[in-house]
Amino acid sequence: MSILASPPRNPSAVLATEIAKNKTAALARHVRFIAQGFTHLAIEVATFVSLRSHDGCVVDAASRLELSRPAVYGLGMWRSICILLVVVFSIDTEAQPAGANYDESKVPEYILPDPLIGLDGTTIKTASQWQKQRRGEILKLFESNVYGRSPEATKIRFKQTSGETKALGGKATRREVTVFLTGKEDGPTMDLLIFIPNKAKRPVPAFLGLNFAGNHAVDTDPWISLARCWLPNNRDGSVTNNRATDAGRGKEASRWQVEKVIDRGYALVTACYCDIEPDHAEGYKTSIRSVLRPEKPKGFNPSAEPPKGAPADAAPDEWGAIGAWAFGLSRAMDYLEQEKDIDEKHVAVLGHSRLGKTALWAGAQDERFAIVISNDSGEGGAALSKRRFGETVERINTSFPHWFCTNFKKYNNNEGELPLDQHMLISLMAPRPVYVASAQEDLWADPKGEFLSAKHAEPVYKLFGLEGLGVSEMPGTNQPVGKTIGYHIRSGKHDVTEYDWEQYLNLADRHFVKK
Ligand code: GTR
Repeated sequence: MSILASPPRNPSAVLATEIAKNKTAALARHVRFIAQGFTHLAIEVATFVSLRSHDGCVVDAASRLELSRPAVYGLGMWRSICILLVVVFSIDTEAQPAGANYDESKVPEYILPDPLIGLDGTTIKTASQWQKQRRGEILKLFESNVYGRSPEATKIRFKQTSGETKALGGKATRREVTVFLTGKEDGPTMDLLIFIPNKAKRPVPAFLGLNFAGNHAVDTDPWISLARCWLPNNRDGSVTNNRATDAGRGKEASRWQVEKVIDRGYALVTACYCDIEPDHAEGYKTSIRSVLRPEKPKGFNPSAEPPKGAPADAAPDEWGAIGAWAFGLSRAMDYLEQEKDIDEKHVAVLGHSRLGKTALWAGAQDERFAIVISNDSGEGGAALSKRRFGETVERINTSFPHWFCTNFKKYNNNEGELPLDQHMLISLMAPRPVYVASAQEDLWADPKGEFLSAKHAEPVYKLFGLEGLGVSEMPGTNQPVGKTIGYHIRSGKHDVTEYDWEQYLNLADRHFVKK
């Protein structure tokens, strides 16, 4: 098949159940809306009466309404019940951003470009043709249209800043290492936090991923240094004046499962993504993107209208924040190649959500990553853009103008024109194992679109004699599938959980022959 048509609408039982689920969800939304309307009205009435009781006119209000004192108390109680009802009805169990399409029957017809047809029309039939011709073409398509071109790799320097051989109750060695991203001590830095299992025979395989809230948030260990970078303020007190506080210690521990990873014999390496670039539209001004710029295309003239989220003279295919974060992951890998206790040939890169997009882009560009894992990465990550289900290209470019290159904005509401889709990003991992994970309540990230990306990358894995996903239908909840391409849809929300980690560790156990 030279062109991959959109998947059939109805025949699959999985799809039918999904549509039914969407309809039920829509009905539930309407009921909730009407109920909210009624309860708000009831509150207005009750508040009118009981508020008067608060300004000393209880008797007056009660007598005017010919109500007895118990009746006034009753109204107060009724008001409280109403407030409770509003709270209950306001809890949106799906918690999906409004205004997006969550209805499978409204997914437009779309055509996916075939990863196995070269730009010159040749059909790619062998692994070597893939490696020599097609892989590079697809990588370029993503550079030009989605994530932008990154600068050449720098030569890093690094310095260990702390070490403890008896961390995690003696189970692990903990190290902190500052990486000088441009090799200069007065240039941008990234602080790595490393846990290495003490029991396993070294060098050990490792998981590497960027974190959202600082290294100190990954585990409750009080000796981990607080993140030094800009962080978004948080009302819970974990970040004030854009600086990390002790209140954030261990805040993301459930997402990292440090002890579990160590017990299974793997090292865990992480850094805060805001070290590399603060995650806001002006972040490029203080990030690595302010000091490292990819070469300008020949004859390039900056556009009259400065791009959003990028330097004013940025080329339309110059890297965005995701490119910068992925660059950071590659520099972390440069360090791991020099870390004697870690087996650099067995490093899995992983990330959640925007950092899942980042892990995929890092894995696509840098083949040193032996396994690539995308956790709930959604739009611009594992999900097919052309489905326009949940978050869309326009929505992501509007909310996060700094994530992608300027050219990606050409596809706002225009996904049909994209000369690629995210199944081609997954295919860039071949023949390395790749894992795509979704969550059932995370419709914003389009679980089905994530599954289909994994599925449509399979022909490339087949070139290498690998089975790939090995199933044709989306599996049920909590039923992991796949061989070299893994996939699961977990119950629950947009998050990284112990369940997700269990699958990633199993995948690594299957593919990494531990020494
Ligand atoms: C959302 C964004 C998603 C996803 C997520 C996250 O707001 O729309 O694409 O990346 O953030 O990173 O948590």
